[in-house]
Amino acid sequence: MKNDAALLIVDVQNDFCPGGALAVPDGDRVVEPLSRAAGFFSAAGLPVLASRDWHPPVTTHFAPYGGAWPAHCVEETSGAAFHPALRLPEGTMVISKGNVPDTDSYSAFDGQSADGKSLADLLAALQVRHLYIGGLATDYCVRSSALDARRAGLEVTLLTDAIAGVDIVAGDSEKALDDLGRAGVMFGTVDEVIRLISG
Ligand code: VGL
Repeated sequence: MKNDAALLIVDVQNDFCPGGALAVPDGDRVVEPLSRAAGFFSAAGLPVLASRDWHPPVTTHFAPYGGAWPAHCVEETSGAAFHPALRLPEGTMVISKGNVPDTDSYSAFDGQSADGKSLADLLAALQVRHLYIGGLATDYCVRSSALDARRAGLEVTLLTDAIAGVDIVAGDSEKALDDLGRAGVMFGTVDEVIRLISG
């Protein structure tokens, strides 16, 4: 059993899923594999962390105020809630990001837990050396979080069947995966990872 691993679920929120304000095509396909992964990590005594975009109503991240995106994941709204079918185990650590009005904060490493700890500090305190990442969106917050995890010196595995991309420009997600591979990120499906960690 690998005991230095943790799972990071990135931004599996209503607004990034079909019907949401900034829906990722097929975004909800990540919900089942991530729920399964979270159940496994938790049962194995390994940390589960879930990041969420948590924006104020007025932020330069949103198009009306100079940003690139329609308003989405406004704090305390139903659009900012985790997808209702996402099963987050008891003890899941929630990391909120994007709550500073003049930042984009794509990366979960820009966020903080409810008690104000950075993700990097939390992972260090938990002695996590290997972060397994899935969620939304491949070409933005997943990419940015995985790159920051590498910069923080962590081993990183991307859960290939638990990600989905925006692809505003066709090919963005593929390019993101190339960037991540070059940064030393490894790739595996949820089932492969469960087998590997159990072994
Ligand atoms: C995201 C676009 C804008 C993401 C967040 O979670 O990947 N994408 N804000």
